[in-house]
Amino acid sequence: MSNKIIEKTPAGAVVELDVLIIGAGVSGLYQLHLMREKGLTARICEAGSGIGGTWFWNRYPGARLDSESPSYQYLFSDELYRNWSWSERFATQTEVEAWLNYVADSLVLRQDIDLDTAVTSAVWDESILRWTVQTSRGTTLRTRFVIACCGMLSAPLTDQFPGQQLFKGQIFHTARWPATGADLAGKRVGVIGTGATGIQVVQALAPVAGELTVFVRTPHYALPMQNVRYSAVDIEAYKSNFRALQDRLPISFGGFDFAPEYAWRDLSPERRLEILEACYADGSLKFWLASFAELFVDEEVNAEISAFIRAKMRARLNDDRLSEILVPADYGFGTRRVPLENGFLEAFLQPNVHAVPVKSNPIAAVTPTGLQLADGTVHELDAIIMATGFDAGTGAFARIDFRGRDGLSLRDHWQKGVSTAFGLQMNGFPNLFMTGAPLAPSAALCNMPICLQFQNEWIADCIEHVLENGGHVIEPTAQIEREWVEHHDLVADSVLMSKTDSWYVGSNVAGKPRRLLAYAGGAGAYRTRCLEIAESGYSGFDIH
Ligand code: NA7
Repeated sequence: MSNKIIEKTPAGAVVELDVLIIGAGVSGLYQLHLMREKGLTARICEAGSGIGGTWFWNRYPGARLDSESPSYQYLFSDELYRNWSWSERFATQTEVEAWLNYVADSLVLRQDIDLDTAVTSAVWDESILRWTVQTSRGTTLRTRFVIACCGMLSAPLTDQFPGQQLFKGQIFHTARWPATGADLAGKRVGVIGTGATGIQVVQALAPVAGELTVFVRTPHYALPMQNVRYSAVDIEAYKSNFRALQDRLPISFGGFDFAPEYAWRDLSPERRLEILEACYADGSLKFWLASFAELFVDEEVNAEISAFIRAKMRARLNDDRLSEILVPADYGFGTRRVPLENGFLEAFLQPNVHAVPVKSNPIAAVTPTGLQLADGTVHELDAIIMATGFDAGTGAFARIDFRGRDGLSLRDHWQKGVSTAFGLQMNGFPNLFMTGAPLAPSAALCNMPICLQFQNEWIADCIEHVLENGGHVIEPTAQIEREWVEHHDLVADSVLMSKTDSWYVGSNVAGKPRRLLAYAGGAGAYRTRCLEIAESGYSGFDIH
């Protein structure tokens, strides 16, 4: 991976720009490329000391894709696609981070990226029709447009327990893993959380830690990943599929190269089972996203598919006590993010791995030497790993002090109720665009590069339209934003995931107003609607 030193914007400098992009992850990198292609002056501010966004920060042991590498891709350039070869069906964090560095080098992006530069505030100045942006390095940027590509899972929930600062051992949040790594060999390690992250950490550390104690509040349904290392023949085969991916992925439901082919109600119980078994054996997210679409909306179908997975999990554990702790019982399959795993359940059959249920006996505090539960039990630990998740969707945006027209605070605005127009803009915040923001598929329910690419292309075309038509400012009307929120809620009400507690609805953060974060109508349908708006000359958006 190339890590050339590029001179940063000097502290104290005031930089004039057409476009400021926040974040050098999958989204921001592409946006910088697009802005340059449109002939605009653009720069990225990135809080991290390297590029990659999620793939820079989440370097915890075991981190890897749950999307298949060949479809976790940019689709705009045949050359970019072909000149990179994935080594595995589900790539590791290291490989994805290397790929994003390859993208930055191939598109010659680095000289317009300020690393170690967090945006702290952005204030709209109506008198000059510009945003004034302050950064953690003391730079000021004056820009016509801000495109916030700060990620839907990039505000980690770090300070969660009283006493954390007093812990004498090592304490980590998975999304702030040290670049130098952590030596956990032979140590007493505690893991809090069993979401997609906790699962990957546990299966990676079970062979390494001396004792691994996993604190389980809500177990997740787990699907076994069938990973393979690619041979030269495999690589050629997946690359030859690129044109088909370009055609299919953008119009698909979730940006993946599979779709449900059958309706549950049309089939005999035997045929249903055959299809479930075949999707399960595929070892990918296909079981969740492309076995039967009814599992998202029909409680009876969901109950049967949930029972199928529970039986698989119980059979693997073959242990009543562990099944009680690790097999979900009180919510339906697929109504929370379904992680893929690779030996997660079997890890608990090792003598050094322990499952501690903490739903009815919650973690009360971190003590100087371990974790204390509500009943007073203390677990002595050398290291604590917090796989406790994120303030998803809204968190990364709200941590920046955005002030729109008349000083309107984004943070306060969303505290009353999370609202956007198509997850792209908000009334009251002229010339502010977002990707991965609430109420678009890219807030959660998508193979991220596919949905983010579309949003970035829409934004780039929109800015070009405004400027070519002599405009200075674009902002959605309050009415179109309201209409989108109403439509979003209508779709959300029809899916079971809006009824289950998880980060998908914001219930993992105390006080966060509940609303399904991602648009559940599908990436293809969302794309069609956004393109209609563009073709109509951005009706519902005020341009002046
Ligand atoms: P998640 O999916 O939000 O998981 C966080 C886990 O941490 C989950 O099991 C939580 O239990 C647990 N948690 C959080 N706070 C506590 C406390 N106080 N006590 C015990 N357990 C706690 O985050 P991930 O990082 O795993 O995944 C986020 C997304 O990143 C993932 O879906 C992928 O798309 C990538 P809970 O379920 O709230 O009971």
